[in-house]
Amino acid sequence: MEPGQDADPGVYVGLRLGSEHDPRVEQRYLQRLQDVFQARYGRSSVPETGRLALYLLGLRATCPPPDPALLRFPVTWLKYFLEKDWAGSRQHGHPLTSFYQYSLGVLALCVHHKRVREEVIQRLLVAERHQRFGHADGNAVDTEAVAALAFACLEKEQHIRAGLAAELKAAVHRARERLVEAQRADGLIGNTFSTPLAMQVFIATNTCRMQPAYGRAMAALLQHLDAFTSAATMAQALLALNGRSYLGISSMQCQEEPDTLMPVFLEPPAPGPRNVTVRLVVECPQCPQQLLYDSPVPAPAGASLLDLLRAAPPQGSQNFTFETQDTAYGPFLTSVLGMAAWPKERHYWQLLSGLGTSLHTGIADYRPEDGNTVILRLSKW
Ligand code: B12
Repeated sequence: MEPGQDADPGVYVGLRLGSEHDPRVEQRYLQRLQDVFQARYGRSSVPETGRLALYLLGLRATCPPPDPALLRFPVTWLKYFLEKDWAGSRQHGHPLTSFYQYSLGVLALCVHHKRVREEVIQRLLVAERHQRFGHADGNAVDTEAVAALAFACLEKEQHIRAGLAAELKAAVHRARERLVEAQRADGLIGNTFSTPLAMQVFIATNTCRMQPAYGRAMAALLQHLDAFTSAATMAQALLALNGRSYLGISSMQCQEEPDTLMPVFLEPPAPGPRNVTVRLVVECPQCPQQLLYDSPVPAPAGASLLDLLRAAPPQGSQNFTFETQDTAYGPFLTSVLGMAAWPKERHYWQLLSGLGTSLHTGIADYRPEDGNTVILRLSKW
């Protein structure tokens, strides 16, 4: 919600579907979103399917509902993005953005009762049948859940022919089964941050009571609320905690909303008195020199990985440099030692522990302990 940052449509959806409200703040936030999105149409060379989809979901959740003329533009653009997203990388069998964003796009059009071409739906169904939703991190739960929400929405649409509706119903059923299978012994589905999205599927398909997995996931989520520190992940958690789903937006009624939301300002944890030393390794498996950096970094206890990157000493004649991009999930690491990851080639700087496991949080949230190793690896997803 910082004034300097771009307003984020996913955060707005979380605010609108909460049980408590601050109408003035929500109105200002909507205005900022409209300024960002109205200015953007036609400008971006890459499809912004996910953000535009979340913006449209947000517009459906405003009270009073927006003027239909305001929706025409974003709906047309979203349809165009879905085509462009696919055409750009048809030979790879996945959208240019991701199946997560593509599913959000289909879902948003459906929530607005806009027709979605059958081919667009079939692309998602094929991906679901062949289980193509996972990426290099191996965690497919977030995408599986959003695709299932899109299928569940489409299945109920009047313009969908009976045969396709049956296929969609079967896909929702399979996806739900896989989410139940992905539930861990501690109740989380996938990991902490995919659990709220998985719960939305049970909420949207009215299966919370029938599925013990839902109650166990809610209990586990309540145990892990402290982990949700970024606006984007908090917004996702808020929906599940309030028993709401993106799909439920389509039946939202405007009624008196309690003006009871009080802002809280959280202080970042103060650095501890002790010092820790963390080994920082930078790897580029596809480069001639695969190990680009390997050095101990001293920092105060409780320092985040971002603090460590700032404190990392030079190695030889080379200073340690990095770049980030602000997102609603926090700062996204885009470049290390002058090497920018190429999003178009599906490259990214992956964060790993010394054991080689992928971290579940970003650079601002991860706080390594004394003696830990953190690896930054230029990976493909
Ligand atoms: C797709 C995806 C990715 C793709 C994004 C590329 C693309 N073209 O889509 C890739 C593979 C690059 C990716 C990377 C990472 N991801 Co990711 N990602 C997602 C996913 C499934 C969807 C994001 C999305 O499209 N949102 C909708 C769009 C409209 O919003 P957006 O703000 O424009 O999204 C962009 C950025 O936010 C950024 N992004 C993606 N992931 C992350 C993670 C962090 C920490 C940050 C700051 C930014 C970021 O890429 C998005 C697309 O451009 C979410 C799932 C979820 N529940 O949200 C996880 C998710 C956000 N990712 C997560 C994680 C942990 C990571 C990594 C840290 C993994 C790692 N160990 O390296 C890295 C980021 C490292 C870095 N360099 O800073 C966690 C974040 C948890 C948290 N506490 O914040 C999530 C919630 C998954 C999960 N259940 O654990 N991710």
